[in-house]
Amino acid sequence: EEEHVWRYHKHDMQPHQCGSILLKHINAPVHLVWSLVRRFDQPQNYKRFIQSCKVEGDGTVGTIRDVNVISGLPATTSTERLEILDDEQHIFSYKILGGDHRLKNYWSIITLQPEVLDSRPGTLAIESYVVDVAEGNTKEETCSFVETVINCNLKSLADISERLALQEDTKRLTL
Ligand code: A8S
Repeated sequence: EEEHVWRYHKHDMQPHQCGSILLKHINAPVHLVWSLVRRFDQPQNYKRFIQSCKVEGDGTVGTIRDVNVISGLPATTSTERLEILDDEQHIFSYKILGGDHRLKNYWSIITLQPEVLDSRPGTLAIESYVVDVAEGNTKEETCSFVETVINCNLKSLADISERLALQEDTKRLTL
């Protein structure tokens, strides 16, 4: 089953594109992490660069969202489409269709796998992406920008999930 999940992260990459795979170990059970990842309509719940999000559609595959990013970034808006939402296998994927920013043909996929961390239920989050190399920039520059954003997102996903996990544990103790 693990191999099955890795298969999703093998992107077809063309010469004018770049991409990679990022991992994050999270000290929280999969169902908590997934509850944040799966909300295509509310990426701002854990993505700190997103200010607001408007959705057209019912949240199923094909749904489109318009996000506004916070000020101070080389971007203002992005239009994105939900590609995969698999509640059983915990696979989430979206594509960037357009917007006022420099990431063309961006495609990303996140998978979550249960793992045991310090003998407690944990999650391995894997996020991979491909994107066109931005005009006037090198592969390295484009990738390092994207990776900075993704690493911030994964860090914040971990922080929030771990806080939720602690709250669940506390509730169980006081009942
Ligand atoms: C994500 C990943 C990325 C988001 C990028 C790479 C973006 O939202 C930001 C700045 C940009 O220049 C492009 O899953 C864009 O959030 C923060 C607006 C798309």
